[in-house]
Amino acid sequence: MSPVDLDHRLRFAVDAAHRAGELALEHARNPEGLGIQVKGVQDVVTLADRAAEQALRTEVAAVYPGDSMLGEEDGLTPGWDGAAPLWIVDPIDGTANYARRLPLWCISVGLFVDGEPVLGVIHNPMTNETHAAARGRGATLNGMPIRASAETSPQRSRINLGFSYRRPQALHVASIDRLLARQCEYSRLGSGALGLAYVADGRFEGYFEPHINAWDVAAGIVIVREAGGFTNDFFAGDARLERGNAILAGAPGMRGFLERTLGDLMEG
Ligand code: LIP
Repeated sequence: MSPVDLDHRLRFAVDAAHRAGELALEHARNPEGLGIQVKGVQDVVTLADRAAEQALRTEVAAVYPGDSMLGEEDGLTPGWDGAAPLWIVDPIDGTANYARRLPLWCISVGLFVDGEPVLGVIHNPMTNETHAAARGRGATLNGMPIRASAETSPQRSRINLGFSYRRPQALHVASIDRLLARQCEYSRLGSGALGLAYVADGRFEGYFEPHINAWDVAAGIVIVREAGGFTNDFFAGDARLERGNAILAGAPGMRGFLERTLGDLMEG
């Protein structure tokens, strides 16, 4: 496959995420028309999710007709051969927050090439913040360079946690208990993508979730790594694109603490 023009694709991804964000904001102006549906326990989808993903699919097909897409709502492009560049998108990450008119949601657009994520954009239209990165090019927030936190002390750290009922709640309770037992603070924002974006720009020292989907983290993994943070090898092993995995990410100086404290809660 010819080398992927990451600079061109990064510009495309930022623009496409902004347009999808405008579409989601337009839908939010008519709360009664969101068409909220329940997908599972504490898991919802709205007409805005579906419309935003369809818009992203249409734009990718027009500009990169040889690419494929894995999206939260409409799944994997049929016949993807594993070789073509794969856009991995969550059209609205933090849908429960979006449906409740809370400002913690975003458009997450990642690009997966040769078995790894190489580009990521996370755009929050409510705060007008766009985190972006491409492999080897560093990470930015609204165009300005960002770095993960330099903190090394759990007692001065805050870890963002995610949870879904795809895993036993005992894992979530244990992660909270273990962090508090070490005087380490925690938050739960309800958006895995924003959780990773805030590790990349130093607002949090870590992000952990026992199970999360590829579309929630593909963009954020690139942004964290390019900002000098660490992540687990989320995509190692077979079928992680469809099955998902645990995610553990954080500031470089907190890696040992986080792996010792939470590592055994990352089911295989
Ligand atoms: C959400 C994730 C979050 C997880 C939620 C939900 P969605 O994605 O970003 O980390 O804890 O259960 O999966 O469904 O809002 O796109």
